[in-house]
Order: sequence, then structure tokens, then C-alpha cells
Amino acid sequence: MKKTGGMKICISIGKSHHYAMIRLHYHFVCLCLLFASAFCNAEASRPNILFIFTDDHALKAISAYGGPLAEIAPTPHLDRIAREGMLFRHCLVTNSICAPSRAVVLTGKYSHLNGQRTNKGSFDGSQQTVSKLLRTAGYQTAIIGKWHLKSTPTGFDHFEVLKGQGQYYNPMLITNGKNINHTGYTTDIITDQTLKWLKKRDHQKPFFLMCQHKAPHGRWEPALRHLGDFDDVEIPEPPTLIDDYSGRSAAPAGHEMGIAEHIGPSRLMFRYSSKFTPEQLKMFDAYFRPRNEAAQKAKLTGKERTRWNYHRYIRNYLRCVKAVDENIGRMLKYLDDTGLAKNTIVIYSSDQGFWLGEHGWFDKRWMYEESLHTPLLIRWPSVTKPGSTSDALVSNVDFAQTFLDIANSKIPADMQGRSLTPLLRGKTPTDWRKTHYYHYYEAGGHGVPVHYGVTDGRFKLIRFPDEKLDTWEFFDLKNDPMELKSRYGDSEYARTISQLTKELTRLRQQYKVAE
Ligand SMILES: [Ca+2]
Repeated sequence: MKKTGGMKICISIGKSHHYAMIRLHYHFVCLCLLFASAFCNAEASRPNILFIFTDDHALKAISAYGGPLAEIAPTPHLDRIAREGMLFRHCLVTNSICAPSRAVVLTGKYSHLNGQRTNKGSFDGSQQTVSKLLRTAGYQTAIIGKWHLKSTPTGFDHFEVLKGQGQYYNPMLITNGKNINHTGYTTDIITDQTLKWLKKRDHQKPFFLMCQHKAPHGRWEPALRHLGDFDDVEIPEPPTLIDDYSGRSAAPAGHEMGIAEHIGPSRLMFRYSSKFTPEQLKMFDAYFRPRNEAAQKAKLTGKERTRWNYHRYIRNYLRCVKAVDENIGRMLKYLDDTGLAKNTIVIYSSDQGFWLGEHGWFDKRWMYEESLHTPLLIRWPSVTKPGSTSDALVSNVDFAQTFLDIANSKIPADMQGRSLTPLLRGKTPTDWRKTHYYHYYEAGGHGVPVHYGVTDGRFKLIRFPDEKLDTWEFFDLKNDPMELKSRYGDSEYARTISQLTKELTRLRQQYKVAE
């Protein structure tokens, strides 16, 4: 208001009514500035949403979830998100496979409604997505890293995505339509590019940023700095590494995801998938070649071969996770250093879980526990109680609605999930879902047949409709957490099976499943 005095002096030489008009005009401008400032503060107070998403990250490979790998391969930065936010123990995917899961996250709809039932085909980007809705609501939107939906990303102010699966080294990133080659380790580069975008973004708008890593998807090529990590520690084998699939239907025995027989030379680093620079190749060869030659010379067979494959696989997988965790540390540090941390919600998840040798498997797809569950850690400063956990049945179909709710945006009625914000505020609604519907469509992928089912967290009912199988499975997860014995048809469980069968029908109607 200091200028008012100056103005008075300035216009005191003018006519008195002219002076009054100018003063009125000046006050009007001041009021406008005040309103504009208040509006900007409201804009700034809408939280930023940082969604960090990985590919094929098993819960057991995040130390915050505990388990036998937690001490061997700690993930301190992921654990920090859990320690400062909420860890969800039962985030269940609707369809445990890469592209479909990503489509569910973007649309808040099951695969049969968003059209992305399998990894084949291209995502219909003309449909309603959460990125479009948030952009319309005034958010600046960006996706950097793995996209895996073939069609050009829509609803983003900025996209910078790998082509298809991408590779672990020297990736090409399609950057707003232009192909740009990078040299280095892809997990590091995706973070570099994410931080670059954060620095140059429009600081007047809140952001919705999807930072999506390729890792730890196969074929597991570690960062050069992690070659040799975990070599000196004994990694426990899962109790079901050698599994004969008895006690269940014929379905799991038909798998083609065996660490023993299907994992193949490129997943075991006898062949490399990335196009290396000469220096990178030299370091890979220096580490892997002598070990590979020793393994070939030993001519291992049977269980010994399975065990060797498992240890080769799990070490490379954990090395890839280690680079993810380090890069999450870089992201969190940037939020701290810039002061963004206090108004940025950080969400960590993966497109599904993964088999780390249980039942002798790598890969995902099955409705069994390890691939049905996906990690979910959310830090919402001053809203979510640090170090809290939730046992509610939540799902990747809830993510879109959660993002919209956080942004205080309208949630379209055709989305099929539910916002997690009440849970994040510490209150699970009494009518929160008690059962979860699952549906896998990619017939024959890694030998996994089409199947669908329901679980309430304690029991699980699975239907394999393929005419050659035409079978069901039922598991009591409390008494049989490793899902080794189907009790379908067991009179002891007749009532529960009947109830779950009815619930399955009800859920299929609720979610508008036609097939
Ligand atoms: Ca995946």
C-alpha cells in the first residue's frame, strides 16, 4: 500500500474528481491482485501426485513387507515410504499381467471394459483416463518410463516412454513423439529424466507424475555397480521350489514358467538382451562368463540344475530391485531438497506381484497369492499416520479414483473401484469391499489358462473355464497359505464354497462381466 501515498502525491495536482476515480481504480486493482493471490494459493495447496510404478515387483523383495529376503536385500528407500506413510498388505490386482494392469490403473475399470484384456493389442487411448481428467482439472500431467500399451499416450502434457518392453541398458525413449537414444542404465535414466521434468515443469500448477520403471521385469540385467552383489550371502530357497503340483487341479501342472525348464539362457545371463556399449559388455563378460563356463562344465541336472538356476535368477532380480530402491532414494531426496515433499503424495506400486521361485516359478498371471498381490505404499504428509498399515482388500482398480479424490476432482460414475482416501485418513469405511474379483484372459501365456475367481482374503475360489480343463480350485489360505491343496468338493468346506460361488456370480454381475 506504500504506492498509494506516491499516487496521492502524483495526482494531487489533478482535479479532485479525477483523483477519486484513480484511487477507486487503484483499489479495484488491489482487490483483483488479492483474489488472484488467494486463487494461486488454492492451486498450490492441491497436492502433487507422484506415482512410482515398477514392473513385476514381488512383495517379498521389499523389506518393509518382511519375509526371508528382507535382511538379505533391504530396500531402505521403499521402506522409508512405508515408515512415513501407509503399507497395504492386501493390494490385489484384477488381472496379473503387465499391459492390462496399466490399463486398469489409467481407467479405473476392469479389463473387459477398458478393452486391454491381454498384452496383445493396443490400448484404446480415446477413452476416458485419469490422466485426461486430472489434466482437465488443472493438473500438469507427465509419464516417464515404461508405458507398454503400444498406442501413443494420451492425456499427458509430457510423455517420455520406452518402446515396448524397452531394455535395461541404453534405452530409446519416445519423447513427445520423437525417438531419443540414451546411454546408461535404464533405471537411472528414467529417474534422471523424471528429475529433469520436475525441474522444468510449470511451477504454477500441481502435477500428476507417473514415473514407471522397466525393472525388475526380466531379463534381469543388473546395473554395472551391482554385478557381484549378494554373491557372498546365502539366499534361502522357497519351500515349494521343487513342486509336483499334486493336490490341485490339472491347471498349475500345465505351466510354462518353470525355473527348471522354461527360464532359458537369456533370463540366466548366458545371453544378453541389451545392446551394450563395448565397456558395458566387457564388464558383463568379466562377471558372467567365467561363472557360466563353470556351470556348463559342472553339467548339473535335475534338482541341482533347478537350484543353480534359482540362485542365478534371484540374485539378478534383487540386484535390479536394488537399483530401483536407490533411484527412489534420489526421488525422495529431490522432494526433500526442494520443499516439495510436504505437499506431494508419493505412491509406490507395481503392475503385479511375481514368483520368486515359489512353486518352481518365475513370472506372474496366476490368481495364486504371490502374483495376485502387488505392493502398495503411500506417503501423504500430515494426512496419513506414519508407519500405519492396512489389511483392507484394495486393488489397482482403486488407483484412478484415489488420484481424483486426492485432487478434489469429480469421480466419474462408470469407474469401478473406490477411493482409498478414507483408509489413508485412518478410517476404513464399514461397507468397504469384503471380496475381490479376479480375471485373467491371456490363454496359454506361459502355459497359464484363462481363469477367474473370488477371494475374501481367507478363502479363494478359482474357476478354469477352458473346456479341456473345465475345473475349479478352492483354497483355505489360513490353513494352507502356500496353496498346495485345493479343497474344492471337500464336504468340510461345502457351505463356504457355496457362499463364495454365489459371491462370484454377484461380483460378475456387479462388474458387468459378460464372458
Ligand atoms: Ca509386469
